[in-house]
Amino acid sequence: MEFSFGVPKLDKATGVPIIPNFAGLCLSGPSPAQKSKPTTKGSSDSEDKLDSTWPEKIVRSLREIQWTDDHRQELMSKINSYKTSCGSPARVLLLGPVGSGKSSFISSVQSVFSGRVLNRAMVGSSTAGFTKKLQTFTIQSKKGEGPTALTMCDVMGLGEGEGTGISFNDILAVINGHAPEGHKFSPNHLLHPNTAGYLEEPSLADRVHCVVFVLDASRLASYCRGLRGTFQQLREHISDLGVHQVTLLTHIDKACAMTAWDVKDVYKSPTVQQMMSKAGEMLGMSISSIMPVKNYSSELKLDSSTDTLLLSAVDLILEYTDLYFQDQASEGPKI
Ligand SMILES: Nc1nc2c(ncn2[C@@H]2O[C@H](COP(=O)(O)OP(=O)(O)OP(=O)(O)O)[C@@H](O)[C@H]2O)c(=O)[nH]1
Ligand SMILES: [Mg+2]
Repeated sequence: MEFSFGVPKLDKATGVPIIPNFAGLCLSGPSPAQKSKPTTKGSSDSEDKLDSTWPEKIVRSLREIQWTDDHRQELMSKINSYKTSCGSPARVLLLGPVGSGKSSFISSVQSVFSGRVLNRAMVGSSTAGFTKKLQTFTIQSKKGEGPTALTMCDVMGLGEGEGTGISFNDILAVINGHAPEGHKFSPNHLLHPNTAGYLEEPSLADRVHCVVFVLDASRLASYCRGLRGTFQQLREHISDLGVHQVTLLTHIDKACAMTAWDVKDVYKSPTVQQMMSKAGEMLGMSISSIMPVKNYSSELKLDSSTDTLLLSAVDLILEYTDLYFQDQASEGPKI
């Protein structure tokens, strides 16, 4: 079933105009290392226009990230000391098309806390999807400090064709806590009470408390229309379950030369702003729930600004996770 959602002139939640005529990516041009720093102006006419039409209040209110080591430390401490009201870790599910950077985000966050670049969740390139199993990763804080209260669930990517990728049935089974750790997804064998290890009566701790959609900014324009319908359908069902959603826009370094040069320019980049609007439109989501991030992919060393952007995304995810627990508390125990 495909949902049509005519492009609204204004985002209902923020009052922000959805910028029409998505002009594509600014991938061309010199590599950042070779040439002078790309600027906010001058990449193209459409970018100049966007720069002036983007509402200032949003640029201000969006994320005034402080790119200092102190702030990076503050975010790490905040995440380290985070606790859920149920006592067990926050369980966050990453969902997105194949290759969008779900596993990379998990690895990147773990890298920040480990102090070195790791390939914790298996990252890879395969058109059929690299991740096949449900794998949960509890983010470990620095040596000796034990685990954080954040668990991220990595699953198979969404396919762009009929019968490919993780199924709708299996996504809901994971969110409702029925899927066993290590379950291998197959579009031909849907999760079912007879599936080995199926959790008949999941506890609150087994359920997913926040869903994070992951989109590749450099591929936004080429995602098929069917994916938009899939997201709309997913959002409706996931919202019905009381689970809040956030979106990560990855590969911003690939999509925008200015951000690749210096990640601190992320919110000054008209290209990134335009992509956030496009992602918001695609998902029917307010741009205040969309975070651009740059995952560690080919880097050998951590970078403080990249860390800060990743940690800011985790901070936002935990805020949305808290909403789930607040809703649970106000509704009273269900199980
Ligand atoms: N330049 C860049 N590359 C990235 C970024 N995030 C991920 N990648 C690369 O994109 C490719 C796919 O990343 P994965 O993390 O495996 O993507 P996934 O969503 O887990 O993919 P599946 O498991 O196949 O569904 C890998 O080659 C990553 O190194 C990013 O922010 N920037
Ligand atoms: Mg993966």
